Amino acid sequence: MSEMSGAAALMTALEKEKVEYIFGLPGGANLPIYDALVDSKIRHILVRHEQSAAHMADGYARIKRKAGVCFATSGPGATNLVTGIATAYADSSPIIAVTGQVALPMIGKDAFQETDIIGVTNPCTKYAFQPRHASEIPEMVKKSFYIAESGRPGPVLLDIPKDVQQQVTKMEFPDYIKVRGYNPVVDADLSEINKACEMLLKAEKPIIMAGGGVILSGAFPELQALAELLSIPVVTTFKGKGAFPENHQLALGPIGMHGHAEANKMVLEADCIVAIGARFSDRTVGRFDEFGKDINVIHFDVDPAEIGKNKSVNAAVIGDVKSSLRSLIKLIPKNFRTNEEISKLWLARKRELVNYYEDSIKDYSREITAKKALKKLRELLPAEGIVTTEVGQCQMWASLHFDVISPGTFFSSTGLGTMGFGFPASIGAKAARNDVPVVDIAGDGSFSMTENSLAVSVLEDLPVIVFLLNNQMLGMVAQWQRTFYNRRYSGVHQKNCPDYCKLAESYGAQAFRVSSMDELDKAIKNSIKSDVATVIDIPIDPDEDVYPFVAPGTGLKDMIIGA
Ligand SMILES: Cc1ncc(C[n+]2csc(CCOP(=O)(O)OP(=O)(O)O)c2C)c(N)n1
Repeated sequence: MSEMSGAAALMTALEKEKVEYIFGLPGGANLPIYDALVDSKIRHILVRHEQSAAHMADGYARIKRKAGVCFATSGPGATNLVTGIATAYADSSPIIAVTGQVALPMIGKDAFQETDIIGVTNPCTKYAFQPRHASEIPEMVKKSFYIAESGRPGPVLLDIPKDVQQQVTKMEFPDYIKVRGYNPVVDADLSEINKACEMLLKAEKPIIMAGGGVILSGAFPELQALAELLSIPVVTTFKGKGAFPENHQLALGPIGMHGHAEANKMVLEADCIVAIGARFSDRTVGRFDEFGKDINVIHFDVDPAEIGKNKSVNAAVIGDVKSSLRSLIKLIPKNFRTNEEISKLWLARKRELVNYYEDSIKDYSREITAKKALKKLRELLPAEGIVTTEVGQCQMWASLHFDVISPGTFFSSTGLGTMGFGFPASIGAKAARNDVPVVDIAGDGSFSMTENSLAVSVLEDLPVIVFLLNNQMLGMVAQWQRTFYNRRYSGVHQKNCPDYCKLAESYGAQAFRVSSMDELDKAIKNSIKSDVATVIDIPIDPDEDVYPFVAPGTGLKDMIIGA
């Protein structure tokens, strides 16, 4: 047992958790923590806005599959983190947000920069701690990591009053902890796996719907083994994009509001849907009452609260999806042959639909369109390159036209849809994997929200590529106003846009503005090789829409193919 301050204990406990990076910004209420940072081996990344710190920690977590850490001071520092915390919560990403708080005697007195951040984030954190004595800190840090990373992952808040940071006391660092009342389900019930297996073996036109849970649990090989064993086509939710290689013959790509037409169609034609680590979100399934009606629906998920929440199911396998899938695969009889005729017909149906929609979905004739630009990026980016996106049309074009080949190399703010997420998150991803290129597919509106992270990317030597599909519009909102409000545009023109190349250069980044596919080709090749942050400014038609499209409140069968 050694004597140290609460702040020093925090840093020691984080080191024991093998934290590599802390993304943050100091202030009055976390000065003792920043002082303790001076003696720590952990690398601190100074952000320009706390929202970005939370997104960076989130991006790091999604690629490393280990909690990311961010720091903020009390009051405005802490509230600036909230969007990032809520974003991580919506996408089940483990982050530890450490906020400074006013000293214990000042709490509840409307002290300078006091905010009840635990109250504010209560609905979007898995748990929150506030130590009343410095000696509680080591155990709380250990518990924070355990809660954030186990079961269904998510954000945990650790709000430390300033006097507790300063308090010097004897510290004990536990190697193992147990959290009373918190028992994440891990091992699934074998009888439910048996039931699921029977349904699956009987099905003639089964389909797998893979969600983000497959990525979170790293169940890529198990998913692929199951699909191949029984020749089952795989669709993904948007968060599940990248759970299955999209160049595989069984891959149908994303379903939902902006899913592939053939994927939406085949889900409607299936006689059994196996949802794995997916939560049946409204954006994925359209109308809950229509989706999977009158057919067997099997649900694999780690979170019991997801079972039957949006969709009642015929079999529910609750537990870590990786180990559940392993158990399922073992139950498939060795001599089991899929009815080859049936699976051939089911796969032929896929080819038929792919060909049909290839010709019928409206395309645009400009030299550079979003679709062509993204196909070019796919052609040139190595398979293991990481891609994140902003929110809007840019995000949905990426979902539709950028095929993820190497599992787990694509992510986006899917649950909350947070503009400004992709760029800082890509910097976090680069911190987690600095050996591969990292690209943020951006719209100009989203990029404007966190573009100041260019300073971080350049100065901290975490170079990422911003692939800016620049329509000088809040494009997705404009598309909705075009479609549902008779072209009555309101609040969507991004007037007075900066010159993004000059902006990038002023931060010390490099920049290319391209006006032909040839120039785009060169700019992508150059930025992949480059060791400095790069913005590729790609002007596109402000009227280019995203198709196909399932309007809100309608079902997948009502998919709109083109104008
Ligand atoms: C923080 C935040 N504010 C508002 C929205 C609503 N919204 C969704 S898409 C969008 C437009 C995005 O524009 P841009 O980033 O330029 O991408 P584009 O759609 O043009 O590709 C807006 C405003 C949001 N998702 N997030």
